[in-house]
Amino acid sequence: MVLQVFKKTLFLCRQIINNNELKMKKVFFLAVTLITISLSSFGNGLHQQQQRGQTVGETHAELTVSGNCGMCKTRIETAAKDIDGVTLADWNVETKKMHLHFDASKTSLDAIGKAIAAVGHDNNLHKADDKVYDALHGCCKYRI
Ligand SMILES: [Cu+2]
Repeated sequence: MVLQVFKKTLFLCRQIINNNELKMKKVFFLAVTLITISLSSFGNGLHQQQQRGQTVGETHAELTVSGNCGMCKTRIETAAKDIDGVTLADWNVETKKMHLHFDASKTSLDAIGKAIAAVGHDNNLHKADDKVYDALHGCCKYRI
């Protein structure tokens, strides 16, 4: 009698354990499915971006632009971003390097260099007119 109760309890315990294992398997399966879905959509996103980049024909380029401060940074980047086709313009005050993304069917690196020189900043493609340079704010005078 005692043994039978013991056996029955053991049986019930096993069932509960089995049931839990089943639940764990379901949770695990769900987690794997979710991870797979999110990974594949992430991959798709990257792929779509690459395709978009190819169809638009976005060009990445660099210019070296003279300047001193945050005011210069705003002036230089605004001059570039105002050009139709420029999607990214980031000038580094320390390295004087400007990273550019643009649509080569709408503009060119030369045109961007010209526009930056037109607001007073010498670069490796174009030099600013003395008149424009002289009108720059005192802290922006980089020709010393
Ligand atoms: Cu400045």
